[in-house]
Amino acid sequence: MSPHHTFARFTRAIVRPPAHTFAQGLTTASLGAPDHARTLEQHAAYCRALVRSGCGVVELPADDRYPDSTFVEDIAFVLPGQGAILTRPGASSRQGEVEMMRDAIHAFFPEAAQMVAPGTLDAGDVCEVGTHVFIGISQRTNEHGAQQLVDWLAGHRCTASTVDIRDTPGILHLKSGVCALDTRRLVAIDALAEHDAFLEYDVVRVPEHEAYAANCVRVNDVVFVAAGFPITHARLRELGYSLEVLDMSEFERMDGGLSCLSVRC
Ligand code: CIR
Repeated sequence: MSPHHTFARFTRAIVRPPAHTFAQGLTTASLGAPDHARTLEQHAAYCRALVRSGCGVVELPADDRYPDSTFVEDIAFVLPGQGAILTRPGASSRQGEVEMMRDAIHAFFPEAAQMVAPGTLDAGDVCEVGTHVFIGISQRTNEHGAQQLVDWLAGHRCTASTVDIRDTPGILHLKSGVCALDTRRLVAIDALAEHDAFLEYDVVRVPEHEAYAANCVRVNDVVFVAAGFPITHARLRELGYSLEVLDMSEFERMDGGLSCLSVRC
């Protein structure tokens, strides 16, 4: 059987092009400021890859009031064909992004839920693996937010568990360090590869100097992976995956990865 069966399939992806203010967003990286023209090109290439992989792209307008608003993934968690929940992002500068996403989510999921205070959660901390969902407790996602998601998932016949990443260096969100390739296979950074939470999974470990490549994203029959990480690319190809290799240099400067640029529905 191909490694691509039995995983969520997506027909749409919601995106928002980078704002002119993108360089003023939150970041812990010391990689220099992003170049705006290059950022737009990389985003456009990402959207073309979504279309090639079978997703209709729903493009929201760029919003200069919210420098991080291109990272739409953090604002909503979707179970394709089942439902959606709007989050309450952990960074106060991002909380206004939720209102800007509400109509787009309600267009597809009229019954979408909404997280409430004191819960906070960035959906970059949510790693769905079949019917089980891992939720990172991070600088952005707290226990209240995680519990609200656990309760919502229980109503959608999904189980969930938390993974505390507050002491895991170098990652902002859970999915900066671990992503699902299949219902049984993950890709992970060294620091998470042997975590108890993932013992039952086949884990593709990325070498330390390729850590950024762990934030890949499975979109139907392909895996989107950042350019510049040949060991990880070779390992994934050996396992039978088709890759979309995408230049992410400008998003990396702002702590963003491949998964954060879309809400797959
Ligand atoms: C932030 O700090 O919120 C943004 N600069 C990056 C968000 C990346 N999102 C993600 O990994 N899901």
